[in-house]
Parts: sequence; structure tokens; C-alpha cells
Amino acid sequence: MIIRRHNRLFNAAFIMVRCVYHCKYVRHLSSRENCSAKTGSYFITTPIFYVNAQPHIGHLHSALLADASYRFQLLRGREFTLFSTGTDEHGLKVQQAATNNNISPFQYCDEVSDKFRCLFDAANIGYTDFVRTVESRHVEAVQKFITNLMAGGHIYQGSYSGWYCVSDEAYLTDVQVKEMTTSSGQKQMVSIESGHPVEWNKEENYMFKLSSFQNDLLHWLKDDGRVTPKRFLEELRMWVSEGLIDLSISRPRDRVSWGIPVPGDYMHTVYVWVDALINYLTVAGYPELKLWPPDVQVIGKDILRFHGIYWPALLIASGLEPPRNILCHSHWTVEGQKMSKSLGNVVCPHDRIEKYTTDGLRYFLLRESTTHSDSNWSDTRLVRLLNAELADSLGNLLNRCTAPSLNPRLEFPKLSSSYLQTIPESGSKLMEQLTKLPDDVEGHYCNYNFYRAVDVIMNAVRSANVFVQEEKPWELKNLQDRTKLDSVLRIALETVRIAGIALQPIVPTLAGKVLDCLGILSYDRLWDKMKVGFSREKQGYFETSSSLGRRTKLFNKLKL
Ligand code: ME8
Repeated sequence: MIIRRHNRLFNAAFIMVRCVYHCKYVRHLSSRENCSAKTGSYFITTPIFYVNAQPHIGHLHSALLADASYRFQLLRGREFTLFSTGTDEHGLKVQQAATNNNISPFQYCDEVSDKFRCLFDAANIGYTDFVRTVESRHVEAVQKFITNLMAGGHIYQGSYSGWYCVSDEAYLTDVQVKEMTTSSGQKQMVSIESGHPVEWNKEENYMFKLSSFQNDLLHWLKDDGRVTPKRFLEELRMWVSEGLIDLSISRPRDRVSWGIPVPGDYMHTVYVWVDALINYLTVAGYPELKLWPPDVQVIGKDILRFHGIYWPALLIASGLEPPRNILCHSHWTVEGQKMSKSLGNVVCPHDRIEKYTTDGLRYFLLRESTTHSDSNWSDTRLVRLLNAELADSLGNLLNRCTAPSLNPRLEFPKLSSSYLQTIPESGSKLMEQLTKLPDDVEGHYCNYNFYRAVDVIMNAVRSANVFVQEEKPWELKNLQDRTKLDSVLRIALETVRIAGIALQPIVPTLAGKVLDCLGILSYDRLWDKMKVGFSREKQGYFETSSSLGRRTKLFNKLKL
């Protein structure tokens, strides 16, 4: 309701928009406050992916970061939610790919878009909307949005010349290109940032007055939580401070026919990047927005300029609030080079899912990568990590403590308070870790530091293994030792329970298996149930016991 009222207000008083925007901006939640909110709505997006080639690990990585954040927010009780992904299907690059494949762009897009959807389904990405830019709801949203910008006086017609990079679908300035000698000895101008070839173009375009939004953008970027991690925020601030030039938002139809017509001028198509960015409004129901702005927009560092400059400026111009937070991640490399379809060095995600399971791949991608720096793909590293952490540490702890030989009543037993008087140091250290774990992990999830969250969880699991090794429960099977045996098992299984709840955003199926094994009911798997000693009957204490669920092997060791 509030969102709708604001939109109408903005549309009616277009001239006052930027002033209203600043007021709204001050009142609105910053990204960090927003993460700490535990209930209410949540809107997260991934980039929409080009259909000019097959999906790879890098694309999956973006979707996975969004999925893990989304699952975390659901566990914390967010109710009205939107998690969108999809495919970007217009533009010269796709037009050329269809021609090269000797099929119509329609058929070509259908086929490749399906591959992205198929991959995301196989990887258990829990998106709520998969948008394609060829859908009529999107075409309508784009035309409505451009019409609105035109009515607001933000678009003019002009002649544009510059270096055009088809691979990046972007015009570049002289300082963004350099001359290179190809392997065949020819001189070729290329983009400095991506290395892709560029060609000189001059054409009549519709232009967006981007240059007049410098102050608005600098104001928006003042909030330190606007872009995560900080190094990308600083990069953006620098680009915007250097000054902005107006943005060409159309292409002549005779050059790019595979696109959405500019409203009122069939001879021009909308620039594919502007078309693509509007997908985020399409999924929100534009012009009747169900939810706005997005809480988080996940992107790769290669598309920071588009999301951190063009997109917020376009939104501000049309009287809408820019996203609360942009999560900009670094890249997966192979032997130090960016994994990309144009370099032909991609790692196939389907193949890795088959070899290592969906959750095996999810775990590695989130465990091994940081958002601020590139990560290098290594199958050897993956096998070692998964064997050490999922099979040997977590799997072994669960397996030991639920084995009928050690736990014949197949119970999640009671902890006796008298045992706590005699607990060894390794046990006290573990209890301390478990007490701190929910807050620590929550902080890391809120900052998208998934590798650090897993570190905290795995440290606790390792400490529990040390504790069990020291207490030797297998030597405590006499009746008089039962209180101690139960207490040791309870502390170890409590670690597994907490780890199971905390790992759900990262490895939902595997974590589900852990919690099934322990007999934890679905409503006891939410974030607030992670507190150490939680029990349904006596919250905050260890007085109750319960039956374990069915025993299964958690993770089969992988061979190198
Ligand atoms: O740029 N490592 O689509 P795209 C990590 N359609 N992530 C990677 C990666 C790598 N090696 N390679 C790609 C587009 N990505 C536009 C987006 S949004 C309105 C339009 C991820 O198919 C990363 O998120 O080239 C990057 O930003 C995205 O895929 C680009 O995918």
C-alpha cells in the first residue's frame, strides 16, 4: 500500500521527484538495517543472463549467492518475498548468435533460455520468478518506462559516435579502448576492461540525460552499505565523481532489429542494456509495483557500471527509488583467467553436479569464493574440501553419535547439569562457540560472507569432534556412566543440530538430511530455533530427550 501511494505521488509530481527522492532516501532503511529486519517483505534479484551461449559456473555463482541470501531471509521469517532471475534475449550479440546457429532468434532464445532455467532447477535455486525479455509483460514494461522518461523530459534525440563493443553491448570512450595486435598480425581496437574487440560507429540515437544525475548518484552512494563489498562502492564513487556523459538508449532498427521498438518510433529499438535493466521492474509488476525497491541486487563486477550508475539514474529520473543494496561479486577464474564463454574456458555446471552432487557444488562455490576477490576453480581443491568438511568432519560426527552401538536408544538425549560441573576444557570451549554461533553466522550471512559463515560452523563441528575424541563415549557404555554418555552425545548432537540449521541456506538438501536424521521437525528448523539448548517443551534448556529420525549416510567421499 505504502509503495503504491508513493508511486502515484511520484508520477503526479514529476518535477518534484528528486526532492521527494531525497526525503524518502533519508527515511528509508539502509541496507544493513534492512538485513537485520527479521520479518516483512524481501526482494532480491540476479542479473538476467545473455542467451548467446551456454550457462557456466560463473552464472550459477550469481544465482547461488542470491539463493543463499534468500533462503536465509526465509528462515528468519520474511513473508512477502520476490526472488527473480531470468534471461536477457535481445540485442546484436543474440541476433548474431542466432544467425551463426542458422535458426530464428525466437527458436534460439527459447532453447538457450531453457538451459538456464534447467540449470537453476538442477542447482535448487529457489527463484520465485524467471523473466524472459521476450515476454509481453516485459515489452509492455519497457515501453511504459521509456514513455515515462520521455514525458519527464529526460530523453532527447542526438547523433552518437563512439567505439561499440558487441560482446559487452556497450559504447566505449577513447580512454576505455586501446590498440592491440592480433595473432594474425592485424591491428585491432579492444576494450581495456574486457579485452573484447570494438568498432567505430556513428548513428542517430535517443539519448538519456545521464549527465544531469551526477549529484543524485553521489548522494545515493553516500550510504556505505549501498554497495557490498566496499571496494566496489569506492570504484563507483570514483567513476561518478569523474563526470558522466549522456547515455545512448536506442539503436537504429537497420543495425539491431532484434529488440523492443522505441515507443512512437518503430525505426529504433531500445538499447539492450536499458531493456535488460527494466526486467527488475517487470518482475515487480511495473507500473503497478507489488514490491519496490529491491532489497538486494546481485551482480558480477563486470556489470557494476550498468547497475551502479545507469540503473539508479534511470530510476531516479522516473521517480522510483534505486535499490537498497547492490551485492557485487568477483569472478571465477581458470588458471588466473576469467571464466567466460568468449575465452572458451568454462567449467560445465551440469557435469560437476553429476560428479559432486548439487549440494557438493553449492558448498564449494560458496565456501571457496569471496565477493571482494576472484577465486580460482580447482576440481582437486573441491574434492579435498568436500571430503574433509562434509564427509570427515560433519558426516563422521553425525554418524558416530547416531550409531546404534553408541546410542542404542537412538535418542537425542538429555544433558545433565551435574555433567557441566565436570566438563573438560574442550567441552566448555565448544559450548562457548555454540552460544556465539547464531549471531556470528547471521552477521556473515548479512554481509554475504558465506565462506566465513561456513568457517564458523565448521570450527564448531571440528571442536565437537575433538570433544568426543577426548570424552571417548565408546568407553562409557556401563549403566553407571549413562548420565555422562548421554550428556556427551547430547552436546555433540546439539552441535550437529545447530550446524544443520545454519547450513540450510548453503546446502538445503544436505542440511535437511542432517535434521531428518536428528528427528528435528520442520518448524523447529527456523533461524530462531538455533539457540543452543533449544527444546520445544522447555526453551533454553537441555532437559528433554527426543527420538532420532532415520539414519542415512550424509556424504559419500569423492575420489580424486
Ligand atoms: O552481462 N565468475 O549477462 P551475462 C563469476 N545480460 N560470475 C560470472 C562469471 C565468472 N567468471 N561470468 C559471468 C549480462 N558471471 C547481462 C546482464 S542484468 C540486467 C543484464 C555472472 O550472461 C556475473 O554475475 O554476460 C555477471 O555479471 C553475469 O554472470 C553476466 O552474465
